[in-house]
Amino acid sequence: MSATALITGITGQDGSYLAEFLLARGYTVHGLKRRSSSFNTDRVDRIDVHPRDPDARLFLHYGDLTDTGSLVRLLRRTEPDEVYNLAAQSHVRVSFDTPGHTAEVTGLGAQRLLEAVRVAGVSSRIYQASSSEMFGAAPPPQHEGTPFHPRSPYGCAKVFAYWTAVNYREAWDMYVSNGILFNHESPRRGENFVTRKITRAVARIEAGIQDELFLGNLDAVRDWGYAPEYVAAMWLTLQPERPDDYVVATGEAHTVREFVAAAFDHVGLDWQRYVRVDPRYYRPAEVDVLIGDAGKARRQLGWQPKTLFTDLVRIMVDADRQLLDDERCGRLVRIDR
Ligand code: NAP
Ligand code: G4F
Repeated sequence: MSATALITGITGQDGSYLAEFLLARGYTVHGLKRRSSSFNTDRVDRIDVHPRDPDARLFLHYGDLTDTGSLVRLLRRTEPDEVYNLAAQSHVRVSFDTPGHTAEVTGLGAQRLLEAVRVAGVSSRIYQASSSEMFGAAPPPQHEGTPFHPRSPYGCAKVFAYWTAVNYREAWDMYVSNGILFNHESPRRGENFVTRKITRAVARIEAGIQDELFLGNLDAVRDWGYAPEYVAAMWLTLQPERPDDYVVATGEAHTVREFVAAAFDHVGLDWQRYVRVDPRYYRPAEVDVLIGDAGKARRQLGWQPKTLFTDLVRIMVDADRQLLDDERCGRLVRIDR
């Protein structure tokens, strides 16, 4: 019997990589997708074998983290061995504009899912996608014992979800683990996160179809890793006999300015000719420095990052150049290749 996983947020960056990772390990994968007015399954379409196909092991289901009934029904129907809660309103700047919605989905959504697992009576191991944003203003390097000091509605919602996960573990003896992941990026990163915004702009500026790039705070420091390696850490988090919480990070830190410079440099352009600062992209409260200490994940899970800053920038810029080339030639467009 192959193992079964349920992924909320399967249509996002991490969900799509995690689905591929689990399918490659023989899992049957169910994914929760929400209804949207335009197609939102681009990232998983390449692996979305039609459910009528006898070999299909990936199944998408409509549902929503704001709708408890949809969660309970799906859990009863699929009886997953592992549940990965990746769904969230995940954009920090947007969370200042939609704090209520962010709390509903990113915070209470996690609680609804945990309660749904409990009342559905399934014995799933549960992964909660916690975030380095929870550390916020706490000085680096941040690790599992660092006190949280969130700086955004998103960070606050993730802190609620984190402690709710711990509480379900302690109160109901459920297998619930938090992965506290630092920023991780890829060619599938949403276009309005800073790394992808930069690499997409670099490709367009090089091609002569964009002449400026407007950004906010260039001094922020982030610990950027490569998303496909971070979904492996998610799976590893659910394999030990006992649940626990783990920081996942590279330990290497760079400013947004350094990311910009490296991305333009990769195509032989001087970033200072194209980049402008627009205060509209500043945040009401900023997280200045995130640098993770992933020593516990290395020791206990055997997880280590392989792709570091310079390679990450190169991978993302080259993927956006290829994507643009494909679009302009009318070739079948994939968000990465
Ligand atoms: P993402 O690309 O923004 O994906 C978020 C997913 O959540 C999408 O599939 C989205 O659906 C879904 N979603 C949003 N609202 C929902 C709702 N009400 N009900 C059901 N699904 C909903 O995020 P990501 O980068 O893959 O991150 C995955 C998780 O890890 C998130 O919880 C994020 O907060 C957390 N995290 C990310 C990072 C990072 O650096 N990437 C670091 C730490 C933690 P649509 O596709 O329809 O929008
Ligand atoms: O790419 P960002 O929007 O990512 P941020 O805020 O660090 O959040 C991401 O990582 C978290 C983990 O720490 C996740 F939990 C969260 O879901 C998300 O995936 O911004 C990175 C930095 C910030 O300091 C921001 O102020 O870049 C700065 N920045 C400068 N100009 C910009 C821009 N960010 C965006 N999105 N757009 C800009 O134009």
